[in-house]
Amino acid sequence: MTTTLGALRADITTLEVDAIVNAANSSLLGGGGVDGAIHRAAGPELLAECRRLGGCPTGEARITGGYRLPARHVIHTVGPVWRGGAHDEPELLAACYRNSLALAAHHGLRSLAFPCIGTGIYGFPAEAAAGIAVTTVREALHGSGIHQVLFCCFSEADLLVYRSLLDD
Ligand code: AR6
Repeated sequence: MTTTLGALRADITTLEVDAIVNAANSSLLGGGGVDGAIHRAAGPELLAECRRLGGCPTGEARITGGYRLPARHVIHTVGPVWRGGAHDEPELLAACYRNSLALAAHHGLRSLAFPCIGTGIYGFPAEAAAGIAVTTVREALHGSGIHQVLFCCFSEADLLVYRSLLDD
């Protein structure tokens, strides 16, 4: 089976995939950035379901419904707060991608879209984060049953970085 890995520039809340990934915080109770956009677009039912999850540690992932989103599910993962790079930030970011994919595979999902986890409010350097994202997803896809992974960039600069990594 071939898996398509792609990058696009879009608002992730518009994507019709089995799941979009949310760059959440450990409370899972919403916030700014992509998290705020996803909660606004999904509606209050998403927050109600998130409340029942009781939070999520950094690097782990949890799944909910997508409610008013075109995506059927949301996978919430918590990136590391960047503190200079020597506090396991790269490993924790890789774990976000790995655990999100594993959860999607466990639920039989076929298509998935990731935002640039950790690179906004949490401050992870964007190019390094993209390298970790692409490498980790490539490694973790084998045998997962997932057909399509999209890297959903919000800026043109991020899109160019992902395009060059995916062309390699
Ligand atoms: N669609 C796709 N990407 C987006 C969108 C969107 N609608 N909006 C923003 N981005 P961030 P983090 C991009 O800050 O760094 C929240 O308050 C954005 O340009 O959303 O993991 C949470 O509750 C950037 O490239 O997430 C946490 O407290 C990427 O999404 C904290 O922020 C991630 O930026 C998490 O910070």
